[in-house]
Amino acid sequence: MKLEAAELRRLSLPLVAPFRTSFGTQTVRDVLLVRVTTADGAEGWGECVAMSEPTYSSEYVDGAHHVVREHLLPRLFDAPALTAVGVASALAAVKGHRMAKAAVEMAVLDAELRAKGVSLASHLGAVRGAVDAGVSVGIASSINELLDVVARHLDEGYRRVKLKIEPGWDVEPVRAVRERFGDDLLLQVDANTAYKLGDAPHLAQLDPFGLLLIEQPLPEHDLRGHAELAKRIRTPVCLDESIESAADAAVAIAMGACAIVNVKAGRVGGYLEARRVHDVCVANDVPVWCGGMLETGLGRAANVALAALPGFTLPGDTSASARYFARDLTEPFVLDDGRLRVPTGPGLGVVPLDDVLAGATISVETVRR
Ligand code: NPG
Repeated sequence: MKLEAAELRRLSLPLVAPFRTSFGTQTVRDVLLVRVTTADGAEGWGECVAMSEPTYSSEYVDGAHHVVREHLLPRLFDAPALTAVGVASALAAVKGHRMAKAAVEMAVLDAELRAKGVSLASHLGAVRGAVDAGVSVGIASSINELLDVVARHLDEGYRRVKLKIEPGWDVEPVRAVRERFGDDLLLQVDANTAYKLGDAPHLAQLDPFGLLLIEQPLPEHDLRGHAELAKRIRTPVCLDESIESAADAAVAIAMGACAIVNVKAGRVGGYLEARRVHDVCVANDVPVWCGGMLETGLGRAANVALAALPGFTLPGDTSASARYFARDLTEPFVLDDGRLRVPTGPGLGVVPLDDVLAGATISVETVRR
């Protein structure tokens, strides 16, 4: 393929409810979309998962927009015979910026697969037609409010609940949810780096609640700390922010820093590297699950395809469109007995709805070869 042009579009999509984590509260999704067109008329969509502020990781959407325009696209325009597999090597000279790279690779991959008539799911090696849906529940202002939100999601059919935790909001909310909804509920927690190794005795108080996992308790670069913590608590340790590549996953597993891995394509530089993370974990008997970054239906379609790979044995943060947006950018993903169907059409298998796209657009810019 020869890339002809890329459209960089910024959207603002209000969330149906504020989402509070240990690093901040999101009320609106500020999305960067990348639409590429090739010389032979193929088209593909990519979604950048970077948030407005660099508080989950160092990336943020204005920065990603700049990097895509100034540093990534020029390198792809220069590539004589571009393939999706070749995107990572064409961009290798640019350090970091994985979320920006992932968005661009996603668009090229979508264009390539659409042209071939192959779905992303089958290209990645999916083995399921539908995936179990979990839901991530933000920090609430009271235990009663939390219990109401969890009850509503369980009524909707979600198969697993993840509670966001931080110091001061951990043992008691977990206890309350366990007591109210029983031992059969698949329950896990996510700290987004909010604790220190010295908190191990406190985190060990979560042990009796039979959690599936505790996600990213310590800062992202502290693999040794996670390995030590894993010896001091019974809840399995899962890493998210720490894992930026398949190589990182291999090291973390070898060190005993995690027993489970959250796979997010944006965090690791794209869906192709995400599949490699999956492969490393499968080779080490480490279960994986698909994380979420409040994606629109475009990113969700790709996440659901990824989550259909064989090593994704735990339900992901792949929730229905209604969990996020009053109207999703694409045809909505809906729960069907607690599962989301994996798109089967070529490429992502979904496209933006014209009216939602137009209504949410804040700016559009076209970059040409
Ligand atoms: O359902 O998409 C979703 C959200 C899942 O909790 C979720 N994501 O730390 O994994 C996370 C968290 C997140 C949200 C991270 C927004 C970054 C931004």
